[in-house]
Amino acid sequence: MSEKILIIGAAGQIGSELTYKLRSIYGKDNVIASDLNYNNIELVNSGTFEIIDAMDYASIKICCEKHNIDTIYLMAAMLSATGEKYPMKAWDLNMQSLFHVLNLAKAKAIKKVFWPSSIAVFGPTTPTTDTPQHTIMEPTTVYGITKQVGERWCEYYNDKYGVDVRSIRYPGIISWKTLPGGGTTDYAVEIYHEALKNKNYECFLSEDTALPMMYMDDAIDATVALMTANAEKVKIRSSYNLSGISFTPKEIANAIKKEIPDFEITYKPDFRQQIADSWPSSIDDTSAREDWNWKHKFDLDGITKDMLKNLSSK
Ligand code: AKB
Repeated sequence: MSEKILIIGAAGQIGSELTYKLRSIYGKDNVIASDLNYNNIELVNSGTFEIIDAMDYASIKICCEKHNIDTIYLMAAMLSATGEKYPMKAWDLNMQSLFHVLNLAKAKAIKKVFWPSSIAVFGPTTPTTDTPQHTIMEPTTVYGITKQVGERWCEYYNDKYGVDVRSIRYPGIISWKTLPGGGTTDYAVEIYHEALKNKNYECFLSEDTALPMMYMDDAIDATVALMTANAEKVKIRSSYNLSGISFTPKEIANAIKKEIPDFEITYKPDFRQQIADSWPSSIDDTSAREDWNWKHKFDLDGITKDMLKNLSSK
């Protein structure tokens, strides 16, 4: 496949794995990784890497011209928990970066855009179980507000200017290669690290807080499936609901205990509890399954085995 891709925010949890996957599909030289700094050494050394501040339109445009970019994956964002500490910074980063990329596509400087949305677009008035694709959305976090507004703008740019923008509402993503940062669902990654290191974990959510989650492999497969689908199959241009599994801290702890019998979990909910309480516990993703054949592969026991195996040999 010949397509030149730029990933903005490539050093992050999803961005890094997306970079590796897209390089395996399109070839190393056709996928340019970019981020604010050189901190993710493994990624920086794995292929072409550019320094890009997602809030700087000129540097994105220059990079697109330099490398003849067709498609941008905009993975830079401030997530839910950090966004509550820095509301205006979250608003500025999440909205400005999206407008920069949408405007490049509107000006025909690039052909296609991927932009991640999140289950954070939903709020306390949304139906909590099997949350439908189209439903009440009254998010209470700054992150959720930016994602909901972003979805409206994506649909608008597609409708008014013909921009080929595609998006997924990611649930919490579990992965072992790169740590997540600043999210409410981060506990579901931290717990595996602590289980291996200390055999115990103090969870910042209460034991019965069910949230939609997904293994990184499934999230990457979904992203590639959406981005390679024929344009006419992508009927939703705001963002697709995407579901993997749902579990509580108690359930993930029990799955870990099957592998590490003396693992212990304690609970000390903090400000993130309120965020988690405002989000759905499970998601209906019929549209993604019908429109571009989405299907998840990993269940909780499969994730747990894979996480512990990979983290212990890291
Ligand atoms: C977060 O917890 O903020 C993110 C998300 C669900 O979008 N992982």
